[in-house]
Amino acid sequence: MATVHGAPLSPFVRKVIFALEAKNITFDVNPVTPMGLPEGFEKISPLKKIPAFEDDLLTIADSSVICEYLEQRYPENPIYPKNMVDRAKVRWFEEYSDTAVLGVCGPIFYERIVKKLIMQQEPDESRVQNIIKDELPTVYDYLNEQLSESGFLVGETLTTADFSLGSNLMNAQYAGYHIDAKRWPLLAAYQERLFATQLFKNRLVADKAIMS
Ligand SMILES: N[C@@H](CCC(=O)N[C@@H](CS)C(=O)NCC(=O)O)C(=O)O
Repeated sequence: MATVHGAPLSPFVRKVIFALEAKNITFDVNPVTPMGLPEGFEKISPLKKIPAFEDDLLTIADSSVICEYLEQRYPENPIYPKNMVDRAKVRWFEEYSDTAVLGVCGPIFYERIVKKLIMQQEPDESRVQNIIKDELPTVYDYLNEQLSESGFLVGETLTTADFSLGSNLMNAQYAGYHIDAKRWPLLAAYQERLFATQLFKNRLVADKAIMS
């Protein structure tokens, strides 16, 4: 059976879980965190990052690499568009979410959830407030400009771009940051559509159990 190594609350790990679930692939999760990696983890993830993935054919790290592999090995229930232009757009939004969106949602989640859950520490609330005021608006402005009133990031079906962006939005929401629908109406409506899909609904429930 396939194994995902990495704690499911990581947005990168969750992206891979979404890909596996979208394709109805059976898998196990080995919920290791970067703070408590088992000895020898670099053998399966040389950069010592999560996720890593193992199946009967290969052992590989990096969420985007893993998703591409899954798409090629299991082409049914596609998670990328066939069209060359749309596929490039998906890869761009996936990259933007993995970097810029993570850059604002990640620290909010780290301060308010990870520190408490794993490190039993208090959040640095001034860091959170600075990010919300100074850094997050540029990223959310851009996303709001790119979205339309229906469908998902690229087209009418879920892709890895939605898995990545949605994972980061989920973590921000878990950390008590809610999108201002007056300022970013298309982003707020997109999140609502996304979180109403069965794939996201299942994960929202599963994550709640982990955090309780
Ligand atoms: N490009 C990698 C990034 C993975 C990543 O940064 N994971 C974080 C957890 S959310 C991690 O393992 N951080 C530990 C570190 O950077 O040492 C991917 O897409 O899988």
